[in-house]
Amino acid sequence: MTKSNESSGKESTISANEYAGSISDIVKAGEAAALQLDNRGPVRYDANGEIHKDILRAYSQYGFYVFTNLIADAEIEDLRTEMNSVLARAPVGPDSELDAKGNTAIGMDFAQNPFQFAKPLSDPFGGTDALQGRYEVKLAEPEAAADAPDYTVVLVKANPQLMDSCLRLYGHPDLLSIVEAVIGPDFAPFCNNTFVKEPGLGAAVSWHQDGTTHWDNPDLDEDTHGFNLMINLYQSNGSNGVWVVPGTHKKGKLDLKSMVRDAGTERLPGAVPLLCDAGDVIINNRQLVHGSFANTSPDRRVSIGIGFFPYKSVLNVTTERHADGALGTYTAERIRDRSRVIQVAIDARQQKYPNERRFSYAPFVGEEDQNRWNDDTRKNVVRDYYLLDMSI
Ligand SMILES: O=C(O)CCC(=O)C(=O)O
Repeated sequence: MTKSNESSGKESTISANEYAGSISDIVKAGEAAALQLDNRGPVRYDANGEIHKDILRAYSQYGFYVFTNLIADAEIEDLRTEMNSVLARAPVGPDSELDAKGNTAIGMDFAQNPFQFAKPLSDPFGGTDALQGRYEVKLAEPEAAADAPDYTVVLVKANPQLMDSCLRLYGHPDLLSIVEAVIGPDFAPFCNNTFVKEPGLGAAVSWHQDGTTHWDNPDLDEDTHGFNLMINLYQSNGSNGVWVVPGTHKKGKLDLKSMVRDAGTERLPGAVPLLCDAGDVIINNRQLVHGSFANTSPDRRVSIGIGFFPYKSVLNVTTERHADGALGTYTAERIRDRSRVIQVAIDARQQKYPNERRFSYAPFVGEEDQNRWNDDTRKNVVRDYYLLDMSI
């Protein structure tokens, strides 16, 4: 039976179960290939306290690295509890401000609605002009179960203002040491968004490379458009996880449409899934070809994304602003205002974990006292901070 899928206008002719069956061999082969790569393990430091160079070498080679067991179980539990409570209080759909109990949904008093929705198992952006047309190919859209809701949450945006646990995560010393090791001590923030892939509902995020501004820059290198850290609250596997084509972060802007056409399948040759357990953290280069498919599996994935840029990549760049799409310039002052959230996050973390190593964020050394976590910074630094988000 066919059913019209509103998000694409296409006819979907494959049920979720049929789709899951059709990809099972591909999933198994991809998982096996991912585990053959030498780019996973615990975070390691050398004798000088720097991230071990073998990790940086493997990240540079593949464009991603899986840090196992990086976030403690108790912290994952805190994050899950707060995330689940936020999701329970999300609006029921894109045109509603009420949650499932009929109460005003959480986040409706922020300058922008923090929730983004999609039709279950759809690929809402593939083949559209969204986000400067980066999602060039429409992926398969299996038919969701008859009792599926009309909409599923795909993205929870600006997490640190909604959840104190996410603000504290932002100040995690190992995460920030990794960032510093890859792009230098003056690193600048991108955005903080969580991808939610509910079993049998989670939407696809079509193949893409995230960068937009520097592809034609003669100084383009593998780090130019930065990276995302992905903190996973549940397992990520070949069925519910992001897939990447290793090494493509070094190849400039690729023609994804031709890659899929030449392969004769949306399952790009050489692609592998990002495999990890709850508490593992993945660093994923934004220039890497990556995407995720409709989640027809029984496994939930919730991935908190925290992005970073090299300072020199954003300084004085004029482009469409992340929050509202209007043209704007990322001046030194604006970058600094946005970066303050990181310093406040470091303090929020220290208040909760006073015995943990405190990360020293170079742009704010000596200004720690002006950037404490308190009622004033909650209101004046963290609330609606994402209006200053930058994207390149
Ligand atoms: O988590 C996902 O499914 C997609 C993530 C992604 O595309 C991104 O972080 O750019």
